[in-house]
Amino acid sequence: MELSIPQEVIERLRAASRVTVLTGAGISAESGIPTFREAQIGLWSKYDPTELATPQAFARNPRLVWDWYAYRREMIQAAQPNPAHYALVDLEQHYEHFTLITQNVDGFHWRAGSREIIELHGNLNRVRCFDCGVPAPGWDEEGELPPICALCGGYLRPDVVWFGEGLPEQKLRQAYRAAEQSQVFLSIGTSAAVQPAASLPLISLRSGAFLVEINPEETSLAIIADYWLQGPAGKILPLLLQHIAGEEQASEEDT
Ligand code: BV8
Ligand code: ZN
Repeated sequence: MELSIPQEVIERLRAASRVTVLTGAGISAESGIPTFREAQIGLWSKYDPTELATPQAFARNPRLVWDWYAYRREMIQAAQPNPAHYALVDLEQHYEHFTLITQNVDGFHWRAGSREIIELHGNLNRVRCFDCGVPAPGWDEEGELPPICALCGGYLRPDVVWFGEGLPEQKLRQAYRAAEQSQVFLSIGTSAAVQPAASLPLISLRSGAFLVEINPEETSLAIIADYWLQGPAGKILPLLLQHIAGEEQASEEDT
């Protein structure tokens, strides 16, 4: 299927100075990382991620939850960012105000070279103490698992936001502000089902932004977005970038 970008989307992006992007698990799909909605595989197929990603699950079975994150961390560390992550790094250079908000905990945006990232749900490559909350600089995979906090003896846990836990206040405020101030809002690879992140595209619309969704599947946003670009982010974002970067080059050559 030949992908093409509607002219209005290109013009809006060329005219904008404030662009906000929200990414979800779908932007890492082309790196080979299954999304939250895809069935888990192998040993983990009998577990529901929304059940495992909770403080209750960790309190009940710390070793099981620790091992699930260790499994995901290994998969992520063995994988690479994909063209979608890299296109966002390049896209950022064309805007005075560009905010990247991610729901993902895989750290691929950092590895691709993005620098201004709001990680709403944390990052599973970092750990903190389940009891005293103090971040730990590292841990020993060979000893007792989950590793023990050196300060209070509690268990270490992944530094992510679990279901039922509040998001980091300051990051959430930053994300709301970036949505409110955006002239163009790109919602990429998210089922827009998890709150409060899923409210960000709506906030941008209410503030007058031009909302574009990039996703191979239809989500609840598709009917309210100005455009739904149906397709994989790894193909659509590099195409979008060509139009934006190409235009800049053309106008530089005219001068
Ligand atoms: C909170 C970290 C309050 C962990 C995550 C009813 C009961 C209980 C709770 C609730 C409820 N209703 C609402 C809630 C609140 C709950 C929630 O929203 N639940 C949902 C399930 C209904 N939210 C919370 O609990 C939040 N906290 O509300 O706390 C509070 C407030 C103050 C004080 C105390 C408490 C916390 C939510 C954060 C949860 N943690 N991650 C971990 O990862 O292990 S969320 C987790 O799910 C992921 O981070 C991810 O963000 C999210 C899944 O969403 P997506 O990213 O959209 O991924 P998904 O798989 O869904 O979709 C992928 C999309 O990609 C698809 O559309 C697919 O088509 C598309 N795609 C596929 N391939 C591609 C592609 N797109 C582009 N290109 C491709 N190639
Ligand atoms: Zn501790």
